[in-house]
Amino acid sequence: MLRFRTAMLFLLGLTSSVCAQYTLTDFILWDYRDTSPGTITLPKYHEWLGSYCQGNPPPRLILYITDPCNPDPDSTQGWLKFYDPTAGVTDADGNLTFVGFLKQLQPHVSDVELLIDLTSFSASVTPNPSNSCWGGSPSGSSLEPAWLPSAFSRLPNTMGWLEALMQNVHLQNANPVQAFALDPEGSGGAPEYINIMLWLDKYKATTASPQVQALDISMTLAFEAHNLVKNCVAELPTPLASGSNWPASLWANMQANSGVANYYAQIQQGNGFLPWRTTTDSLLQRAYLQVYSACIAQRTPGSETSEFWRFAATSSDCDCNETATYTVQSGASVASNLVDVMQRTPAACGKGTIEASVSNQAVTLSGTNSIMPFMEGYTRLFLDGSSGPIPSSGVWKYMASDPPVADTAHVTGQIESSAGHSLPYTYTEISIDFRAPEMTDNSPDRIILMFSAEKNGLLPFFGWGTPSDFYSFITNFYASTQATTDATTVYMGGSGGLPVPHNRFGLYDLKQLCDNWGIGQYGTVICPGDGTLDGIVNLADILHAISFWGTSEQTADHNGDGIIGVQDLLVIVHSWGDC
Ligand SMILES: [Ca+2]
Ligand SMILES: [Ca+2]
Repeated sequence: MLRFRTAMLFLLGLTSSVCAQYTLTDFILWDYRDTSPGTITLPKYHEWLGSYCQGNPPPRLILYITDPCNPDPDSTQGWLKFYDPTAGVTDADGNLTFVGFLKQLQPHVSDVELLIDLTSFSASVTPNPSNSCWGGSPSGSSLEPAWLPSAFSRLPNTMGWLEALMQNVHLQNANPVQAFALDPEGSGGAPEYINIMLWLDKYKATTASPQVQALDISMTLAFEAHNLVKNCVAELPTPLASGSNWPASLWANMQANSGVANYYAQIQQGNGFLPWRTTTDSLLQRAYLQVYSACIAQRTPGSETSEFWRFAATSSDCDCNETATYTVQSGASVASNLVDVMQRTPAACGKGTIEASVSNQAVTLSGTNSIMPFMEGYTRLFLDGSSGPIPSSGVWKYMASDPPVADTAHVTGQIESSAGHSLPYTYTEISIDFRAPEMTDNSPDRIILMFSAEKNGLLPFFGWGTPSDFYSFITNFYASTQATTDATTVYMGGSGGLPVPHNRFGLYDLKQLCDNWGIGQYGTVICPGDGTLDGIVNLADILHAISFWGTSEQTADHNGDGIIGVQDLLVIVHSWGDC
């Protein structure tokens, strides 16, 4: 008989010993399950996840779905069997199904998003489209897949699976799924993201069952996509809204990209509106912005640039290459830096020096070993020193190729000083502008700032520190983002400055925080006698204990007396079978 194991003990000590203001259960949590935890099966893994969530319920869980209609490449994980949307709460062998998992999770977690990415419905499965796991409707060919990016051509299949799942009889009034999330990474950039969103928008309006129609649509995007995010979390006009126009920048984006021509034609036919739309709902009800503290090792002028998030980096580490290991910075300092970046206040030290020369109201910035990632017309740059700053205001836009191909940038902007300075500089490491006109007063409630508990290379992720470090950062960041004056706010809607909502912070992801913050053993079903940690107590565990006979191997010491002996074999025999 299936059951969730009682809550693990691993968090109890943690929550009582850290910052009283926050605990892990305050944060929206991702579980990408990108690494298969050992030999554990999907049912066993989800038993563990259910147990974790029962003891430490997140306000929202974003849960990655692995190719539900694919038997799986080596037929060992039983994806199709586990994810069968028409299944009961257990399969024919008595193992937990995804349906059963959701039903058991619902009393503890009331908001689950199902996350789909490029690998979630692989095109390599034959027949393609393969609808064999739910009965075949809607099919991959029935819903204009040509309007989708090729990488997401099987989104119709996904919706078929989702429809069947949401209508599963076992989940009626016991279903925690509130949203359908997409990670569009790799689908071709902003125009294709719009394609996916509009396809889903039309699907919901014209085809979806009431159960799917009720789901929120969400997407996770890099922070640099802030302009797209602003558009897609704002309410859109409808034909009923007199005097409104389709948001100007989204309109411009559609006109400029042939990839969205199908929808552009629809808008033209609809006199500027999408004909299926009858509400002002935003295209995305939830948008996750990956505020990852990425910091590439060193930028070479002319080479492809990447994220320059250095709000969590050592303040003097201008080239992100200073130390062998990342030194955790204070929460207050990290928060202050991020607020600066979101207010477009230059905060990151520049590498090398910059000289400004002025001629005919045009400025040329010449750098020596510099990094000048001018982006989207929002970059601000200060020259440090007694004769700086140049400029102190205005928008400094890079006029040539982006990223710069040389350490010389021709820029336009307000000129406040003469030429001839060769000085260190400070700049906005990533230009961000969460301001009107696209932002509405409701937009901030749809934006979730997502931080990372990873611990990777020299990158200043929060996984390098402790949960307390992260909570301290959030405490400071939240406190600093309640200002609502135009000058100090980070979000601004139609009525002016908007505070950052208190419950719009997410953490990526469960495996990372378990690994890096020492919380339990990710994905491992712990049961007495299971020395091999695979959720089953059998001969392998006997052999495991014998192989450590007489030692103090922790995984084989089932009675906890510090030595492997007969008593441990007795525990194994006593616990024989499934956990
Ligand atoms: Ca075992
Ligand atoms: Ca023992």
